[in-house]
Amino acid sequence: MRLDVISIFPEYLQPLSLSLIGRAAEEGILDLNVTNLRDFTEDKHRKVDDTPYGGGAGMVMMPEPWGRALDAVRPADAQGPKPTLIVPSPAGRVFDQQMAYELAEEEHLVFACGRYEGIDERVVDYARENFNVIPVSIGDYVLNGGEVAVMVMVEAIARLIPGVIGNPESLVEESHSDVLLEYPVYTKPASWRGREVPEVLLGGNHQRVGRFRRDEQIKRTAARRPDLITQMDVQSLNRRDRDA
Ligand code: 6GU
Repeated sequence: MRLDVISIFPEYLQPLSLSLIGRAAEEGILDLNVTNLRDFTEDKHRKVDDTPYGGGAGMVMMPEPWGRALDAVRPADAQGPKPTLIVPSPAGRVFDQQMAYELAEEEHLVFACGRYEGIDERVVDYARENFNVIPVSIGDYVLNGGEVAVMVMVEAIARLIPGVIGNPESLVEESHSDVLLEYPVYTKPASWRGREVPEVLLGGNHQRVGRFRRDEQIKRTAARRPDLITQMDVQSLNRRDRDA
């Protein structure tokens, strides 16, 4: 998968070259490119923002540098399928595991990090000619810019690509790959500071362990995320009961 990130703070994205994602990039599983938007300015001050038409607080990112940066990532005369352009914004569609699965199938993802009050809306409109544009939010709160949101999304997406994480089995049982939250986990010692590992886990009865974990998942989901229980389809619950 090719990943491009355009930002005025490329250093912010440095952590992407660490850990599993960084290793995947070194191994060529990911082709990760971070571009400085200011490289596409043409004035001495490398200016990327200006005051909003119609007045109001803050600054708006100018269209010209964005247009050139996007053209560099995907020339207007390029052949082949349109890359997906993700525009991080608190006004976007909320990112979730389902979206991560879908985006993990893409050949080329581009992230356009806005700062200030946002990017001139005509950039998004223009970009639709050469990209499949999706404005995406990572949750209902406001960040100063898209960079941190991009790190969240890239991590969630990249780990689903074959070869990025060592043990693909760990992808199967985790929270949100189905509807229930993960069960609690324990390791040695069996007794620690007066706290015991649940006894059922110490014996080797796989069926009892399976039922215990399923019950813990349901209790935890009901307590922390009752909204997920409401959304849950009865069929998948029954399937889970039968398999436990
Ligand atoms: Cl994707 N960007 C910004 N700037 N703020 C956010 C966000 C994204 N998601 C939630 N808040």
